[in-house]
Amino acid sequence: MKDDIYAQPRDAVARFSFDEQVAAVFPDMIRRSVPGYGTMIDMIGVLSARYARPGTRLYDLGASLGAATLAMARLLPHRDCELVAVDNSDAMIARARTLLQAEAPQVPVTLRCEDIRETALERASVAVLNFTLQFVPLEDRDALIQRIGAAQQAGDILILSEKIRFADAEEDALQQALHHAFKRNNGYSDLEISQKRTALENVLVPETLADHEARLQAAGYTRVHVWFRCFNFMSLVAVRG
Ligand code: GEK
Repeated sequence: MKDDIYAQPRDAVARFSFDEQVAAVFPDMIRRSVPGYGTMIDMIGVLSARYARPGTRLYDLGASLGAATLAMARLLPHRDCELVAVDNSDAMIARARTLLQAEAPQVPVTLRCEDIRETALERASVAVLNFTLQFVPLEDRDALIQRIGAAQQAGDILILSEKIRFADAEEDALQQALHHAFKRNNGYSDLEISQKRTALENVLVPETLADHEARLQAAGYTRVHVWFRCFNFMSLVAVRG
């Protein structure tokens, strides 16, 4: 289904939320809004296949419809692993359940409608935050990354994808303009782009790459590698020391 949620002018633009209306158009919305989304999903499968350890769990935190979960399930070399997809939106989890049943993966997948700040984490050889941390309140981000790190052992990974901001104002403006051009090129009007930006204000709060690196290092991730970047969107793999 096509995302036309912000196509008509609104008197007041409400705070963005992951409700039924968003869940119904989510694949189209994220593909047309996040440069490289499809590539990142596929490569999360490739990365997780390399780092998953037998008998462990792979967590997709803020899973939405479970695209990253299914990408990991397709390439996972160990049948005794378990995938856990967590999201606190009922609408997303309900639709993820339907998609999961249709795909019937070879490894067990558990769906949890829970807050990722509280969900239980253990033996997590792979943890994925694919465009989710940016929606967690700033003051809770350190504790969440620490908790993920505490559920991992040396050599385990956290894949973190985020929209980022740039410390240099000129570069920040350029990267934002390029992202808007990307959205326009994908059929979004200037009105849609601007109403969506209003809805996301103080909901999606981006940080700099340096902020993410510092937080990860403080949580015990000794190696942090950016493996994808396009404009103000990036994904990194952080390896637990
Ligand atoms: C993908 N990873 O397709 N607890 C649980 N879920 C949360 C929380 C929270 N505290 N905060 C936000 N979410 C997906 C895309 S979308 C990114 C992730 C985007 C969930 C929220 O309900 C939504 O489903 C998801 O995080 C963010 O690979 O829309 O830009």
